[in-house]
Amino acid sequence: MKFLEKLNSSVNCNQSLICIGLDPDTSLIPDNISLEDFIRQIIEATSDLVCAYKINFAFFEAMGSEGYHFLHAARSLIPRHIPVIADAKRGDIGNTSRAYARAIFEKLDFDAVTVNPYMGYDSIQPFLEHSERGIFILCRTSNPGANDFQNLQCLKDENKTPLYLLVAEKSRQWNIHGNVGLVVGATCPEELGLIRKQCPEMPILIPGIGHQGGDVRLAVVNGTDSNGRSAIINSSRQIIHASRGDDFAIQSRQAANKLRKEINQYRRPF
Ligand code: NUP
Repeated sequence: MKFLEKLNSSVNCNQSLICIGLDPDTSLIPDNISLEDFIRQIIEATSDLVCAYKINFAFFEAMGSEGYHFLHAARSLIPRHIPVIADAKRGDIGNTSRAYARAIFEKLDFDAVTVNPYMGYDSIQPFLEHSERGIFILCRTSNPGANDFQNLQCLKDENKTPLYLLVAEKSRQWNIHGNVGLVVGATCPEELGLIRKQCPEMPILIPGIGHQGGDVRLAVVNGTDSNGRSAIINSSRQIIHASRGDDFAIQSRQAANKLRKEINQYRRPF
């Protein structure tokens, strides 16, 4: 099944736009539990409440050689009908990007990946060729430093346009297989609205709520399409580390349920 079909099916089935970010901080996990069990219990407690999971490679790579084992285990623990996004922010010369794409899609079997557009089309193209997988291009990120480059005004056809809108425009042009999405932070709702206007149907992965302070209502109102869909709203720490105690799984379910309800309350009718 293609990524977008899988995503739409889990959005419908779970009535949810939430993506839970599996970004485990081992110092916040109860002592008596292994990382694999922690991840298993979080997934078991939340898999009927999400439209996707996102695994950020950094937290696994930081564990050294064991990390790859846990990354593989985490991906395998997610039920097959729920799409899983590899948050790896890849992008390199074509030959290297081809190897990255093989690793993420063929060896690790992720449904989608985040990529960095800074090196241009040939760095993204090897991912796009995997037409059944989703490719999320960083467009306007949630961090304060996003302003350093992404909001710079660039001259195009004698008009000034912010760089992030040029990225959105190029991403549309590159979307020949219908598998491209964008990453836009919930911390910049105005930009999110402009990007949604430019790309009315593209899926947008929206991180930045919770600890980063993004506004949930504006993420939904400005980020969803005209049918109240196509926004994948990520929350990581706020959900998986809702409690440091033995009740972490129950608390993660409660946090996910609360967020799901809040998001659905702001969605257009569907
Ligand atoms: O612009 C981005 N902002 C962002 O936070 C792009 C991302 N991929 N992320 C990721 O989303 C970040 O690396 C982390 O994995 C997650 C947000 O985590 P949290 O702030 O909800 O804990």
